[in-house]
Amino acid sequence: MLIDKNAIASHNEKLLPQHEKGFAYLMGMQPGVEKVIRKLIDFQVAIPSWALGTGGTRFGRFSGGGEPRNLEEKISDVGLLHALNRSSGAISLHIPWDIPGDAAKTKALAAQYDLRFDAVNSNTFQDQPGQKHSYKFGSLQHVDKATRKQAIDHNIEVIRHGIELGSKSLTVWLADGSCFPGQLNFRKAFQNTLEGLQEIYAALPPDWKVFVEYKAFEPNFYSMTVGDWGQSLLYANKLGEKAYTLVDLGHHLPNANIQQIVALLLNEKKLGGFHFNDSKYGDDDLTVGSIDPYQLFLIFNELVEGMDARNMDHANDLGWMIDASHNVKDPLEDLLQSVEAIMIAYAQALLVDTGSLQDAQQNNDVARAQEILQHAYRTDVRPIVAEARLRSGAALGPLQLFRENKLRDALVKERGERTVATGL
Ligand SMILES: [Mn+2]
Repeated sequence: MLIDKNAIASHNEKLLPQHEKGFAYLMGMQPGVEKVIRKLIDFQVAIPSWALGTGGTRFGRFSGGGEPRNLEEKISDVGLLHALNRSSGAISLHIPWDIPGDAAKTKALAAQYDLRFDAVNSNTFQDQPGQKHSYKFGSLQHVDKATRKQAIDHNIEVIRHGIELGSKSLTVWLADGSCFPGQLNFRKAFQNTLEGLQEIYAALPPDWKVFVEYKAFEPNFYSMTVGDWGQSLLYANKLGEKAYTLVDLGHHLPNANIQQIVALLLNEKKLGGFHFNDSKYGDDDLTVGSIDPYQLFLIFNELVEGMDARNMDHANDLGWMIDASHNVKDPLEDLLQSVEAIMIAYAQALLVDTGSLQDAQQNNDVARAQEILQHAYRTDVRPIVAEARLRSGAALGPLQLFRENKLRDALVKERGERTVATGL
């Protein structure tokens, strides 16, 4: 659905007086705001094609109306998000949930919405209809060579789809592991997985990256063959310079210091990308920043500090994506909230007085170090984020506009009350 440019203009006109007051106050209080705005305008967060429908758990799924019924409608939904916030300019496809029938047409459609294709994702955690070998006991780790080969071939096919769409990276998340002690020989499982990844790596075009995503538990509950950042880094180091670790915020054991993981991976030149979400207990896949926005800020603080130390381009040198599921919220509203939370945390991290922080660290001034970080975190940067949107032609209040203009009702009218999107 294309949103009328006039709708955004009249929405902004209405909110402008209030916005200008808040923005002028911040400009008076905080140095360096212009620089932050320029970085925010460049920063784009990819939307996964599987997060546009209502998600569920193994206990059930309560679908809403107007969900996208095919890839074209998913692209249209991401296009709508991008028109509202101008910060969602990429879509990430999961194969085989979203196989483009005609790649050139799909690419042209995405271009109409000013979208590019982010990482393509393989799926060897489910059996597909007609599939010869089952992944019940793993894919790349499997004891049977033919099953491993099937998983390798699938990943190479995903790369082929990605090439046609102009994507530049493959994300491999493996559900491989074991549920019970004794089920698996850990060394053999690792070795099989490494050899499979090596074959996939060999099929990467020269300008591509492969991201090895790890996860602490689920669907396997005794061991995961890519269970933590250490294991992922082992694979990435053994594979070569096009291989990186991907950090999904929900894929850690409780209380893990994700910000430290991020800092060290960046330092090793092995951090490839991010999957944003939030969680209370495990891989809850909740809206980004909904449970622990301070942790999100601390992660961004390490990202900004680490990327600047290596002169990296914030917007393009790492892959930024949301990986969440929406069980009780409208998926599009949830995604608007997630992107907003990411932009807020990024803006706050950009405001950290790094010179003073380094000085405090050098002098072991622990209290001052905390004050410096929390000063940035407690600054209400929402007017800065809104100003960046305003300047890039987006809505001052994307969620407000989505509701006021009854955009979900329009989608229900177009697609129907009972539609179920493929995905989580
Ligand atoms: Mn993920």
